[in-house]
Amino acid sequence: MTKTANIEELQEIARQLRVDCLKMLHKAKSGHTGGPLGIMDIITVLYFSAMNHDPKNPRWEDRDRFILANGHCCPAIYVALSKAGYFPKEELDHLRQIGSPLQGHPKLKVEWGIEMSTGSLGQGMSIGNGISFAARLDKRDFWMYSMHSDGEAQEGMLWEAALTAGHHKLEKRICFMDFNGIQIDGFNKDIKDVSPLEDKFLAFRWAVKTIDGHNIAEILDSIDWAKKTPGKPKMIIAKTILGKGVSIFENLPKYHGVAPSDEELKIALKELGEA
Ligand SMILES: Cc1ncc(C[n+]2csc(CCOP(=O)(O)OP(=O)(O)O)c2C)c(N)n1
Repeated sequence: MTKTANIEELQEIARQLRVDCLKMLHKAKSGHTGGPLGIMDIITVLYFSAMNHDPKNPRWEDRDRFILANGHCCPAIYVALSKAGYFPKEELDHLRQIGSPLQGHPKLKVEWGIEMSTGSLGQGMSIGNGISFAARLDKRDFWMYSMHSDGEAQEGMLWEAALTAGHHKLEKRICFMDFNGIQIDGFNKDIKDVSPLEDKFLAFRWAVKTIDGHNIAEILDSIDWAKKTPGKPKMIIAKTILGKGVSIFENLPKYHGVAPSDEELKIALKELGEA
């Protein structure tokens, strides 16, 4: 697997991953479309630039870890892990089938780069904290990344974990917040507004930065910033667009959990430069 800090190369990887993701979901005829497209630029930067990991040695003890707390967005990591070389691309054809490791929510399988079972919202931050505590005790120096979501931020458990990370100064924690303003069946602002997230995490003693979650340069810079900011856990609030990259999906809550139809896939592939 080659890693790069070149913005055009990363943009091209993200485009390819969006294509793979939509083809996979279309074939499965079920799964989440909007969230995975929305986090794809961040996932691309993590796996193909920022993270220290080795698909040939998935249990390497000093690898950086990533936990997808908003587990329903797993199509994004499945296509990224496959492209990185953790498992053959053909496995994507078995998404959500009985017996496949690629279920509708992530199931722990370190050999395939899936660091934790997730999907029950709110748990991922605690698990990441636990891994960071273990690293501290073992005197290991890896970065513990996780992805969270604004819908997930309505879960009390996330805030308990945020308090823990701030109090214990878990400085090797770098979290992203997929802040697309949408949850399972509507807009956060109409259901239960979680804003202002910046102030909340600052009050919980985190370092906080807000970025455009589709701007590769800003994503790279934010990780640089996080690594250079000592003594606190880091929350990178990424403003994203649900369904990013395909106009017929963008910012529509309906596409939280619906796979593309034949017609929608055709339009999407054309917009992504594949048809
Ligand atoms: C503890 C828990 N409660 C409820 C759910 C059901 N659920 C699945 S996704 C979701 C909405 C999450 O919001 P968000 O991640 O912001 O949605 P997206 O931006 O991906 O559309 C909910 C409530 C769950 N997975 N876990």
